[in-house]
Amino acid sequence: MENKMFCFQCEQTAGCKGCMGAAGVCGKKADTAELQDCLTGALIGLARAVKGNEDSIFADTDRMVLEGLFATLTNVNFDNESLNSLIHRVDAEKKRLISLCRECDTVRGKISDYDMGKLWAANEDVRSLKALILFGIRGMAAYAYHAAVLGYVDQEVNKFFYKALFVIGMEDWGMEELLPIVIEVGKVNLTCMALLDRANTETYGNPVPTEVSLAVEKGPFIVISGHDLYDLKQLLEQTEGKGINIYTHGEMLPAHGYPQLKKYSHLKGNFGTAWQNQQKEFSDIPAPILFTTNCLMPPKKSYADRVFTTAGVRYPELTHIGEEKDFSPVIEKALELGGYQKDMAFTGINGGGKVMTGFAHNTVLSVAGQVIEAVKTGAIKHFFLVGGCDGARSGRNYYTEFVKQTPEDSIVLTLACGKYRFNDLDLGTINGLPRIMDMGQCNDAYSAIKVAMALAEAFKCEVNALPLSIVLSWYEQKAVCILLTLLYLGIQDIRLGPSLPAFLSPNVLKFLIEKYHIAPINTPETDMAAMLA
Ligand code: SF4
Ligand code: SF3
Repeated sequence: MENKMFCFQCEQTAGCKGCMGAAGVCGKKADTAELQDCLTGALIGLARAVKGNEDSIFADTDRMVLEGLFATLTNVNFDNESLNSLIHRVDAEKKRLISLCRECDTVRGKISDYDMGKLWAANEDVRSLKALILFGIRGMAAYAYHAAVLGYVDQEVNKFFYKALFVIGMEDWGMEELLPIVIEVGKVNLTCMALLDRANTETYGNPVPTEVSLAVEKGPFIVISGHDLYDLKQLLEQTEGKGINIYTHGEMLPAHGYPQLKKYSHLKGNFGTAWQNQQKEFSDIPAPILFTTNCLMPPKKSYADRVFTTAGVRYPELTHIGEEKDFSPVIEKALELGGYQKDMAFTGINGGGKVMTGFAHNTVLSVAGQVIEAVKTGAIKHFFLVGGCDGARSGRNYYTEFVKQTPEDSIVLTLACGKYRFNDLDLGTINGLPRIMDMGQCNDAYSAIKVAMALAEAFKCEVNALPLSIVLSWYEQKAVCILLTLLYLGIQDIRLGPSLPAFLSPNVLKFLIEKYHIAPINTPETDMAAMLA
């Protein structure tokens, strides 16, 4: 394989243009990137074989598409062997579908896999729109996967993956045809986030406000990272009564708010901050770490023997826990390492020793009357939604500074791992309501949307007319599908940072600015003044 790659799907892409050398900034090697392209091309081939053949799809076919897309998300799968095996599975399924399709005889030659090189070399506007579709469905696939694990599927969502993949392979489509599909990704992702919300809340209960300690008690413990609540539940069950404590990390923090998870007394707290700090935070940790989804960074030698993966996450030579979810190797490692000898006090990046979570739609809407009253009396003058991914770029302290500068009569709603920039700040309360409310993981953008819509209804106005400002931080493809959902809903004036996606061509960006008034973040002071004006 050539020692060259092309990937520009995440915010840390080299030179804000694209990773094109022997490895990406994330550590993904060129051969792995090529396999991910082959996998995507094979999925497009599968979508071509599905067209006109929809009745022959099995639930397994849908699941394979989710797994295939999820494997190409940033910081999920670095393992060539498992990517090759996914490609073979997709190929076999494509052959099965073609063999069942009578009309396929005439088009058999046309049902080939797609060469992703054509996409990367396409006209920049076509490439930009197809990238928005592809990266959007990659993020959405992760959400659909988590819902499916809990037994929740939606045919509208499943069918759309084939449609979107098919469209990416269309050679002669231009902006006019592609733009509506870009927005449709946002529409279907809203359904998908609602599905995952239902899966999580019907399985584990509606999150309730919960204080989470950042300290770690002495004795054996396990750190669990990622978004998959099912994996956490299995781990909690398997460690119960074994003298091992469980600490969440990164996007797993909101799990503390779910009644069916928080009932376990050995779910103690949260370790560390957001994903980009893991190589530092895990360097001397006397405990194993289990990754259930993104964001896994290439583990350093100092702690690689303690990192375990499960679900779609893979890294060569790390122990992978399979579908049977037998976490014994992780448990044995925790007992072997023994944890800290004494209680350890850790803090967030601003020095706070605890954080709050659990302010999903059910909780916030249960105090809607109080919130509306506070707006009417002027106690609350503005809402900010400051959410999205964290990342390594230094400009990301914008989000800390921005939240620090929010006026005392404003509420900050937040979600996803970007909140670690400010969730340990004590901003006080307004009429008993905390000024920072963590609504959950990135997919809980669904909660923010529900709350914004309820407020708009209460004040008999459109969401865009609410005293609400949205400041997003993006890093990977889940942020892309969420942004597309906000655009589908017609939300305007979103501030996006820390930098604009490399895959937005000047024309596509111009369209987004003209139609939705999207703007890159400026300085906290300038943006705050503009938002409050
Ligand atoms: Fe580069 Fe991001 Fe792609 Fe990794 S995922 S290769 S950092 S653009
Ligand atoms: Fe974070 Fe990777 Fe995106 Fe779910 S864990 S938000 S970056």
